[in-house]
Amino acid sequence: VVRPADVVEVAAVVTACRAHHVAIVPQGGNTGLVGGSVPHEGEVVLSTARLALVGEVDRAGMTVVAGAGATLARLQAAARASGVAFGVDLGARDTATVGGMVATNAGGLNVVRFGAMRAQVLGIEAVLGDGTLVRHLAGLRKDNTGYDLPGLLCGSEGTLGVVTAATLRLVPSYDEVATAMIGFESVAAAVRAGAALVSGLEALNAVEIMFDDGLALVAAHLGVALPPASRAPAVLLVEAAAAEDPTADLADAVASLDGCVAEPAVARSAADRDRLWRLREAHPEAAAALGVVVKLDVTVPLGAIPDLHRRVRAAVERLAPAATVLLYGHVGDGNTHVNVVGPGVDSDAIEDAVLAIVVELGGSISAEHGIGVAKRRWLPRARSAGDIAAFRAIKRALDPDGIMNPNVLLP
Ligand code: 2HG
Ligand code: ZN
Repeated sequence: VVRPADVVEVAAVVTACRAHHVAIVPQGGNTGLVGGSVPHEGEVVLSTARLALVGEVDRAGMTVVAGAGATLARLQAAARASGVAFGVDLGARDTATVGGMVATNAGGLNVVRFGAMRAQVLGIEAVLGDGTLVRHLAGLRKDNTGYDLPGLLCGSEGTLGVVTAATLRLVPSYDEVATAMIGFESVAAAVRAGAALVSGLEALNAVEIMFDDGLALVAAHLGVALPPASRAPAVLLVEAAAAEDPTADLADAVASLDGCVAEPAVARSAADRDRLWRLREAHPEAAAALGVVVKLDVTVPLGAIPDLHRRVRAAVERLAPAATVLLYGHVGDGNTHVNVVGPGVDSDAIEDAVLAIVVELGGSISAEHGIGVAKRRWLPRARSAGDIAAFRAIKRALDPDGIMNPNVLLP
């Protein structure tokens, strides 16, 4: 493991590894879910832990420069201390780091409002696989001066170079927050409601979907009681945030939704809000407590979500009848997390069945977690031969010896 302290040391590591034909796996918080930051074949791990500087917030330009090793929580705290906010939030905020979030184009809870990482990165500094330093950190809102390196390196999963810093867009801090949990009679009703909120509620920050079986498991795992609103076949967690209290707007929007089965649970305090969010954010850990989880992270067009869920549950029932299926996710983005765990689970068989359904429904086999090692064999089903040839040409140009994270992304 090498722990460079600055970009010059990163470049020295890459140059040395290139000279000795040694591969590199960049690693930040190691919170990824597709194995992208895990060494598999004796590669050098390049830890970004010491590249953790968060610069001064530029209030006029609404930007901040953050080092690759800065955690999301530290970035959020720096923004908050200056009266603004960062547009991406994830459950792994205390551990996930900026470099990894850029490299995986991380999404999370507020994509519906602010977009994923790619929408936040205005400038980037990185060392490419041939040792070249690229640095363009001015962070101007308008800057049409050539190829978009932030766009290219976002989602490149460490295969082109090591991201060392980024200039990130900041957003206004919407301090007044209203949060509600709403139960629906069916998946279809919940998805329709999610779509209505996306188009109709201006202050919408997040709209997450969960189900009765998953919530019961989470409640047992955490040892907490569930609010009555969550005892429904499908449940939305909705959050609105604005400069002025959005409670009335949220209540009006919720009142116009069809298919609600009970009074919504409305957070009256910060503690209430944390309790509601904990029920959502603890889904992955509740699944992990049951064993090794097969994880899929897919998008389909919003209208196809009920079909996806029905077919996924049926496929798992057929392949591993004793397994537990947890479905949850960012419904406003069409993004479902599929977690399958328990006896008789053959990960390849489950993955093949679920991803085949996703492709048939016109979806994506990776919504926000990336391809990594775990989904690599599926890339040719998801992207055309032309796309993959272009990926390879870019890879060859920027990493001519193929030393950058060679086990991920490209088949
Ligand atoms: C989430 O939304 C994360 O909770 C993790 O993307 C999803 O663990 C998962 O499958
Ligand atoms: Zn997610």
